[in-house]
Amino acid sequence: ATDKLNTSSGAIPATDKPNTSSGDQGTSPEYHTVKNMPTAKLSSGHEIPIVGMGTWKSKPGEVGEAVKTALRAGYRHIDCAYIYKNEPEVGEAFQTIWKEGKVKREEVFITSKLWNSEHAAENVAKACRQTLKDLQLDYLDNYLIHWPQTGNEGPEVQPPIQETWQAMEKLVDEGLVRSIGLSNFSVKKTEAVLSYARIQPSIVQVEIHPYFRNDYLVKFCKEKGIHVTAYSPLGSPDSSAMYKRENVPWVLQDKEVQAVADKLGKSAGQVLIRWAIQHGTSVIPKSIKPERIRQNLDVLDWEIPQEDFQKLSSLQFQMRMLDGAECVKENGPYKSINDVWDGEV
Ligand code: NDP
Ligand code: 1BO
Repeated sequence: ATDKLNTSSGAIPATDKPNTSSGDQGTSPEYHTVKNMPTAKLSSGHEIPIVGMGTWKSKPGEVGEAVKTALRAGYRHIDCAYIYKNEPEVGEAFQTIWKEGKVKREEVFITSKLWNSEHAAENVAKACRQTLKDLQLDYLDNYLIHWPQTGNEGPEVQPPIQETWQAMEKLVDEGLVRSIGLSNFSVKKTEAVLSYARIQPSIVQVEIHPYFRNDYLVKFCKEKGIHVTAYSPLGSPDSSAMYKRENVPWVLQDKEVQAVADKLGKSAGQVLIRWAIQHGTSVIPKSIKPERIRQNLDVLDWEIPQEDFQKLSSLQFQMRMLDGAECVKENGPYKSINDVWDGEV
C-alpha cells in the first residue's frame, strides 16, 4: 500500500550521539545519525523521509550553510525549487557533503519544482536539466509542478496542465526524476490530472498547519494513495504575503500550541512539526539557524498525546497564509482566489 508511514509504533528513536567527534585534527564537522527516520512509501515505489528541510527565502550566503548543517544533523530530505533562486548554492553544499564522505547522494531525498513559466512541453526537460545542473545532481527524487498556472490570459491554463504532466512523465522515463507530483493543486485540479495520468502523482505538496489543516485534500490524497507533504508547517512567519495582512495571528504563538509545548517541555515549533507527522504528512520546516535546524528534527521520539492532538486539530481559526493571490488575473484562468483553490478549504 502506498503512503503508509513506516513506523510500527509512536516510539521513534531520535538523533543519536554524534558519529564523528568534532575535530579529527580539529577540522572535521560533527555528524549525527537519526535512527529509524520514518519514511512513507510512494506510489512510485520510492520512499520519502518524513521530516525534511525547506529552503524558500533562505538567502545567498545562508542557504548553503543551512543545508550542510541539516545533512550533518541527520536530515535526509531537502526541499528546493528553481524559483527560490538559491539552487546553485544548495548544489555547492551537496558537493561539500558528498566529499566529506559521511552521507551519500542516494541517501538523501531531494525535491525541486518546475516554475510556472516553463510549463510548455519543450521547456519542462530544459528546466529540469537546469535544476539538475544547479544542484549538481544526476537525478531528482521528486519534481513537482509548483503552481497550476502559467500566467497566461484566457479561460484555460495554457499550455494545458495535461501537456505539462505528460512532459513530467517523460522525465521519469528518462531517469532524470524518480517521482513526480503537484504543488498547490486543489482536489479538483488533482483529480483532473489523475484522469489522464499514465504515471500518477506520487506527492501533493500544500500548505498545512493547525491554522490550515487542509483536511479535505489530505483525505482525498489518502484515498488515492498520494502522499502529502506539508509546507509552511510553522505558518511561514517570515512570509511577506502574510505580513501584508493585518491582525493575522501566528500559529507559532497560538496559546493552545504553546500550552502543549509547555506541557511536553518542547518548543512551539517542535509541537507544530510533530503535529504534522501525527496528521499523516511529511513536513519540511525551513530554518537557517543551526539550533533550530537541529531542534526541528528532534521530533521523532515523543508524541503529542491524543487529547492534545485533537485539540490542535480542531482550532477554529483556519486561513491559508499563502493564498495564491499571484495566480489571480482579471483575464486569466483564475479570476479569484476561489478559482485558484476551487472553493476548497
Ligand atoms: P515555515 O512554516 O517552515 O517557517 C519558516 C520560518 O520559521 C522562518 O522564519 C524560520 O526562521 C522560522 N523557524 C524555523 N524553525 C523555527 C522554530 N523551531 N521556532 C520558531 N521559528 C522557527 O515556512 P516556509 O514557508 O519556509 O515553509 C517551509 C518550506 O516549505 C519552504 O522553505 C519551502 O521549501 C516549502 N514551501 C513550498 C511551497 C510551495 O509552493 N510548494 C510554499 C511555501 C513553502 P529562521 O530561518 O530564522 O530560523
Ligand atoms: C512563490 C514560491 C512559493 C514558495 O514555494
